[in-house]
Order: sequence, then C-alpha cells, then structure tokens
Amino acid sequence: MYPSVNEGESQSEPSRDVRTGLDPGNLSQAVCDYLYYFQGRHPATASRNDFYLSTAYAVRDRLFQRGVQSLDALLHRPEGRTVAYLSAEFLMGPQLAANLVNLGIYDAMREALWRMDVRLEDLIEHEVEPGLGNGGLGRLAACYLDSLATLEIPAIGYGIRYEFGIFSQQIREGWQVELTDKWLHLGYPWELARPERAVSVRYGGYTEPYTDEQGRYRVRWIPAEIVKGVPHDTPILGYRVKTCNLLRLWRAEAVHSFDLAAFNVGDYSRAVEEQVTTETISKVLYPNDASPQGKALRLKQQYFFVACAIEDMLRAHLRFGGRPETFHKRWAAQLNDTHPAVAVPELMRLLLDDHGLEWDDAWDVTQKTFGYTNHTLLPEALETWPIDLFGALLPRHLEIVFEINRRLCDGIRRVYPGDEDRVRRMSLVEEQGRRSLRMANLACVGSHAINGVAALHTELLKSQVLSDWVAMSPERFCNVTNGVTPRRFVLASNPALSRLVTETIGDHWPARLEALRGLEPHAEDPAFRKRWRDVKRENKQQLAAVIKERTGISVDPESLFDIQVKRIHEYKRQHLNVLHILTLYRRLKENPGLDMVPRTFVFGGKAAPGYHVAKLIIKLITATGDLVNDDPDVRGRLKVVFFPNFSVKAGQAIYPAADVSEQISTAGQEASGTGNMKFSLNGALTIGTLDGANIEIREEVGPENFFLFGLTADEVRAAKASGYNPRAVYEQNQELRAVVDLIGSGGLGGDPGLFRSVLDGLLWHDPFMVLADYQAYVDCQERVAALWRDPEAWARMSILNVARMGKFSSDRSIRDYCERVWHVGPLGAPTEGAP
Ligand code: 4GP
Repeated sequence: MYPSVNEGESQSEPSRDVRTGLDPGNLSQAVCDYLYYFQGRHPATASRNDFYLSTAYAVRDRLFQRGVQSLDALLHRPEGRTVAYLSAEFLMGPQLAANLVNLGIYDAMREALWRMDVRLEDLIEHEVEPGLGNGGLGRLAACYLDSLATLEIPAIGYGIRYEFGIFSQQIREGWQVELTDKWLHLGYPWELARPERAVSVRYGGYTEPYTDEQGRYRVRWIPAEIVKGVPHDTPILGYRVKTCNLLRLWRAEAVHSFDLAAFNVGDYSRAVEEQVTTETISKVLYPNDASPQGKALRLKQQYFFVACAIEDMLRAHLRFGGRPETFHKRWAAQLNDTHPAVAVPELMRLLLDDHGLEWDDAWDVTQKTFGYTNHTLLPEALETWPIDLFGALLPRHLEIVFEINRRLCDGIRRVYPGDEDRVRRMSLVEEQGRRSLRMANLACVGSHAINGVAALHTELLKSQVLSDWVAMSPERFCNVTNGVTPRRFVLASNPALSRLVTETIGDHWPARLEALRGLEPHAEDPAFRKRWRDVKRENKQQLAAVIKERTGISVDPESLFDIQVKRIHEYKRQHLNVLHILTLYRRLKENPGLDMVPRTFVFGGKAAPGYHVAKLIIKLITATGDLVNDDPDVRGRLKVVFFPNFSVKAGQAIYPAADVSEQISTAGQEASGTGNMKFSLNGALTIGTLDGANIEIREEVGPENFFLFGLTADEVRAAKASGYNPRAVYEQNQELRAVVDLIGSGGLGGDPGLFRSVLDGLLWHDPFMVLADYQAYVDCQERVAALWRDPEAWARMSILNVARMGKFSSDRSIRDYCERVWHVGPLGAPTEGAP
C-alpha cells in the first residue's frame, strides 16, 4: 500500500542514504554508484570526466533533496509574488564548487573523493563552464540568482540555452584568436531538459481584424513560422537554506524535426532543413558588437526567450485560478537591460488578443509587472531595431508598439503642449535615417521602475540619457548599486582567506557580509597581519603556478601583483596601464640601478571579435610583455602577463592573488563594475577613478584606503567642451612623449605602423582622456609603490578594505530590488508597495 499524504512528510521524502547523506562515507558511495550505473565504469578504469560527472550527479541529488519542495512551489503556488529575471545572458561559472559550498559539504566531498584517490581540486579544474554571457551584465544575473535563493525569494531566471557561448580565446603570436566554445561536448550534468513543458513561439506572417461574439473589434495574428522552445532547468540552491530556485533556459527546436516525405523522395538536406534553420535561434551567444547581418537573428533570439518566458509565467498563473488581470500580483519581471524589452508588447498582446482585456487594463498589468535595469551609457549599446525588420518578424507587436507610442506622445503633448522636440526625443520611434524602434524608450514606458546600477550611473542616466523620462515621472527612478556573491567570490575561490576570517569573526559573514566589520580591530594586530600576508602569499604562489602553466612566464610571488581583468575596451583603458608600464621600463633602461618595487602586471579579458582597436590593445599588452620580460636591464623587476581566456573560472583563481586592482575607466563611462568589488573583497587595494561603483567602494573603505586619481565625470565633460587637445598634453609631457614615441617607432614588435590606429586615436581624438589622466595615474602609482615598501601598512589597509566591503554583497542589492522595485519578501510574500 502507498502511504497516504497525511501520514507525515518523512514518508514522502527519500531516506538519507547514498542519495542524500552528507558524510564522506555516503558521498563516496554515491559517487561510486554513479560511476557504476551511469557511466558504466569501475573507479579503477574511470576517467576524470567520469568522476566529474558522477560527483556532479551526487551533488545534484542533494540539491534536489533540499530544494524539491521549493522548486515545486515555485511553479505550482497559487499566490505570492515570484521574481522573473529576464536576461539574454547568464554567466553562471562552474557549478561544482559553488554548489558544494552552498550545501555545506565542500570538505566532506573532498574527503569522500580522497578515499578513492581522487582530488576534488582536479575535478573542479576539469569542469567546463557555460559561458553564456559577454561580461558584467551576465555575471551580475548569475550573482543575483545566488542571492535570490539565499534570501529565499522565489525566482526564476529566464534566458537562452546557447549551444555555443562566448568564444574561447587563444593568444597566438600575441594576437587574440577566437575559437568556438563547446561547453556541452562532455555533457552538462547540472540541467534537466523538460520537453513536456515546451511552448510554441511564432514569427512573421500578418494580422487581420475580426469581430468577436460580443461584437468587439479584435485582431488575430497569422504567423508564418512556428518554433518550439524547450526549457532546460538548472536548480539554484541558496547558501545553507532549503530554497531552490530555477534557471530556466530555452532551446529552439523545430516543430517537425524531420520531413519524411522529402526524405523518401531522396531530398536529404530538405528533410532536415526546418530543423537546421530553427535551431540556429539558440545556436550562439551574440558578441556585443554584432554585425548588421546578424541583427535579424538577434531580434529573433530576444523574442524567442521572452515569448517562452511570458507564456511559461502566464501558464503557471492561470493554472491555479489566477486571472489575466492579476498577473502582476503573481509575477515581478525584471528586464536585464533592453534585450528583453519586447516583453512589453508581448504581454500586451497576450492580454489583449488571447485574453480579451481592454487596453487600459492590459497596460496597467504590464506596467506593474516590469522593471527595467540599464547597464550602460555607451551610445552604441542603446539598442534600436529597424521598423521594417521588426514589423516583418513581429507584425502584431509592431501594431501594439505604435499604439503605445500614440498614447505616449499624446501624454507628452498634454503635459508639454507645443514641445515637439521633446515628443521626438521620447518617441519609441526614431524618425531620422532608417526608421527604427528605440528599445530603451520601450523599456521605460512599459516599466513602473527604472534603475541604474551605481549611484553615479543612476545620476548620469537621470541627468543625461533619460532626463526626459525623469521629468515626466521622477517617482519611477531609483538606484540599485550592484553587488557580488561572497559565496562564490570569497568562500569558494579563496579558501585560505575564508578560513582565517571565519576563525577570527565566526562563520556568519558569507550570508551577512556586514559582519566583516568585525575584522577591523584585528588590522592593528601584528600577528593577525602576518597571517593575512601569509594567505595572500599562498594565493599568489598558486596563481604564479597557473601563469607558468598557461603562458610559460615565470613570475615572482614576492613581487607586487598589479592586475586588470575585464573586457578589453578603450573606455576601460588597458592602454593607460600599458603607458605606465612602459614609463617604468624606460626609467629602468635609463638607470638600471634604480631602486624600483618589483611588479607583476597581469591582464586578462576578451575583445569583441569585430572591435579592431580592442584587439590591437591585446597585441600592445603582449608586445610590452615581450619587450620587458626578458630584458637583462629589467632584472625581473617588471613582468607583464596576458592571461588567456579570462572567464569566471579564471577570475576565481586571479582575484584572491591580487595586491592591486586596476579600476581605471574614464570617469562617467563604467556603469558600475563588479570586478572592483571582487578584488577588494579578496584584499586587493584599488587604484581607480571616480567612476561607477568605485565611488561607493571608496566611501565605504575610506578615502585613505583607496588610491584615487584622474578627472571626474564633470571635469571630463568640461575638458571636452573647452576643446581638449591631447596633442598638447603629449608635447608638454616629456616622459609621456618618450613612451608614445617608443611605441610609434617600432620599439614594440618591430613594426612602427603596427599600433598606429591606437596612437592616432590617442593623439588626435583621445575620447577616453587617456593622455589627460596619464600624469595623475603615474603619480598615483608612485604612491602605491611607496606604500608597498611598508608591508605592515599595506596589510592594515588590505584588512580594512575587506572589513568594509559588506555593502557590496549581492544580497544587499537583492534586498534593495525587493524593497524598491519588486515589493516582495521571503517566500514571495508581498511587501509594502506591492501592486
Ligand atoms: C556592464 C557594465 O559595463 C558594468 O559597468 C556593470 O557593472 C555590469 O554591466 C553589470 O551591471 N554592462 C554590460 C553590457 O555587461 O553588456 O552592457
């Protein structure tokens, strides 16, 4: 007989055994079982991949054992609010170590594997990460999923299961070479495909009006193409809680994958044609500089995951008796930048056409559902779609967008009669040149809350890019400063530091990062400082070994590790860093006996494949390494390393080993930065401008513990307005001139023309004020070197940096979103301000 539901929960839960037990004995038995029954291998003959997969399955069992109830509730809950995080990118990073940490079984698993003569660290190293994002925006989404689960807020991340993620980067002869990323080729054990929950997505065709039974005017969409979206779920367990959320990524499949009729008449390629065309939709992650030819596919991708997500959400809502009019009471949906902005007309379409709501009611639901986060002020990143392209792919959506726009423009005219300039600026349609749809404006009009990702960024959004929107509805704007998860970026990646911190202040800090304040008094304790330095040395030794293995370059762990890892972009100014290195190099050449602090400069990051100057900057860095690394006059005092294929995994090895964190973007350009937080949390001191979250980091750690240099955002603007002349800066600064001339004369790489486009850019335009900030940067680096000569003072400052970084936990960011945007509390309870 089956036990009845009422007979108590214990009977409906599996027993704690090989599938769920947490001690090393259970864990090693579980891994063995998976080796045997899933991989068909005996431990003695199993490969590293067999061990990795079996360990992952054993961990996944334990995720489900903890989380299955909350997972069930997530989609089958009649009430409460769930957060839907809509994002074209999720840069999740490797899963094994992070899941072990969140489950609290890292050490137990290490012991379990040890019993089988396997090192957990080797399996962690073996793991291939899903690179389903370009950079900060995608990694932020992943940190937020971790925090949502940890804070027990029901949430689903919705995105695309790209078959190929961000390219894998090799350095050949100093140049970036892009290779296809095959993250799935050895199997991905963390996800479950759920084909039974597939949804249909429509494209193209035309619309036609009709009159319904009540005599009302309605519109129906007759699509030309239908594609199936199949969800693939990855469980996201919070840190030491039982709440498990979902990352639900959609894969595109053909409705009919095989045309038997075509096959039977011998037309083999036509037999699979539909399948091939359809599957390109989720084939590859777009680099963020994509060419126009790819644009149609990118729009298809955006609509694809948004349509799947909204359908999934609506289906869950209706299944439990929810009505279309109350959709917003069940879901708070966040638009992670404008990529999912087509969700606004999509929800309107479903509510109007499929559920018969009146316009005003549908609009009310839509606006209450969505919030919009902007991640960049770069003009080239503000998305627009040609109207003809949009209309061909989504004819019904275009009609809805036009109607939203008509009402928007009428509203503006009512508030600002006669101000046609304002109407033109705020319109959803750009009329100049090829008519196009402005996605940021669409996201703004459709959202009840709009935010930037750091205080300065939100201020600049409000005063510049979105100032018209602020004037119309200031109450919709707020700031939510980014954060990062301390579980992955400290606990999992810096075990030595974590042990020391836990021994000193207890083990609450990963879930309550403000507790790090407890470290402050220890900054004055010489014995503690020594242990702090020992941890850093150990981390640097480990990184030095990895650098040797990846690049062949030997670096001295006793030297100052000065690190800049992030996307390669002119606004991030890796070339300013290079100018400083060459300045030091020239000083050594002129005076080989100079007493100089030995430094290892590490760079890492990918350049967008079509961004010529960024790729040239990589070559500039590697050429600088070639010049200085083996120069006998340098005597090992300068080393320059380009760490290939920077990724989440690489970052986890790099952040813990940094002494100095380079956050040197032109003020006003970096929306927030999150690498700055990861470095500082691991005890690096920041050299940086007043940009993005640097400003708030400096406020928190104290200006005396931060190396500040450079123009402010206002000064940058003023300098440009008054005719900034980089050539004059070059003429007047002798050291700068010598360094620029060294590059321009073929001193790097032998070909004087090689870096011409970089140098011409600097000397004639310099839009990112590299030359303007050069002297301030070099001077600031002198202060860094001076402090390095006092290891006690350095360690004190490093401890204070960590102690005061509590604000930058992504848990705090999520609490801010809950309070300011979503109005939702633990377990989905609506909070004050909920619609
Ligand atoms: C990035 C911003 O450049 C970075 O400053 C910010 O920290 C991050 O988003 C998260 O908010 N933007 C992107 C992008 O990654 O693709 O626009």
